[in-house]
Amino acid sequence: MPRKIIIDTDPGQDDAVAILLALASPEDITLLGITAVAGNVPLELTALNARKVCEVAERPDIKVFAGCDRPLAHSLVTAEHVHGKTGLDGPDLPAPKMPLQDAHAVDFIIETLRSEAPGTVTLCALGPLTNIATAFRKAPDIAERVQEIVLMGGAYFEVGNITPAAEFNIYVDPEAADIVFKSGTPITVMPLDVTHKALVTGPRNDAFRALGSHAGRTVAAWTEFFERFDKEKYGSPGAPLHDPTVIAYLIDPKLFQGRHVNVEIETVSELTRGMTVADWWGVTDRPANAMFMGDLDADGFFDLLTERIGRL
Ligand SMILES: [Ca+2]
Repeated sequence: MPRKIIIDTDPGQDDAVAILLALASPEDITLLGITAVAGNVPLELTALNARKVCEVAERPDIKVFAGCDRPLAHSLVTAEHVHGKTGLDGPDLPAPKMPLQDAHAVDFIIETLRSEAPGTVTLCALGPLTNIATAFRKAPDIAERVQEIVLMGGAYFEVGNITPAAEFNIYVDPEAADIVFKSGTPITVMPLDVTHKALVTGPRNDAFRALGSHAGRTVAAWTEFFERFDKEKYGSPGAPLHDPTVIAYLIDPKLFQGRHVNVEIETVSELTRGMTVADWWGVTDRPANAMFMGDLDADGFFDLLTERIGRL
């Protein structure tokens, strides 16, 4: 049985590849809808970009909802320095023809979790956790109906990418992350410790382009765009493809290894705001609340991704 999911996202080239991976995998995943959130770029652009991506996959039937346009407690921090002015710089894509749904993303999340059987809907969070936290605040009954939250965010050994201590998604809305990590819902985390091993090297980028399809060329152009930034910043051989790890985990969890540990979110300290304090070594008595991943089979991940994108 395919897993029913909602993708909550701020596209973002790596979000875009994650959406394509989900749409290319109907035997594993049923995509109930996409909820856009402000993050890499403002909401207006993430809601637009999500629809552009659906049209790359020739899936204008997918429902896309716009959600929260700012974090719960602070002003929005964006990442045009990584993703470009549109958030999806790289290939030239036409303006989407498919509509944005009228309902608010938060209401869609609430209504879907109430109408589907308990424990059958997974939330895949690829951006700041504002939409999901807002849904949990507005409708506390839904948290226990979620099968699992699989999210890209945080870091432990890799520490931070937007501040010395914090990863971007958690840093943008730590108050939202705090609500989610305290919700009691089963959580699986793909931190920088994992995603910094999912590097799009030259040969991996070539493999996307060699698919010869519109989707393959588009993925290659996206990853080529944002790898300039990472190569310069980290001196790494390619850009980390953060968000597709979330979808790959649903398809083949054996690609990942981690520990079930306690994770707390720093919301107060000016210096380390947005840090995911993961008790990796079990030095506290705080109860485990998340499966915190630490390693992935990078070749297996890219083999899966290339094979699936090749279907589109
Ligand atoms: Ca993202």
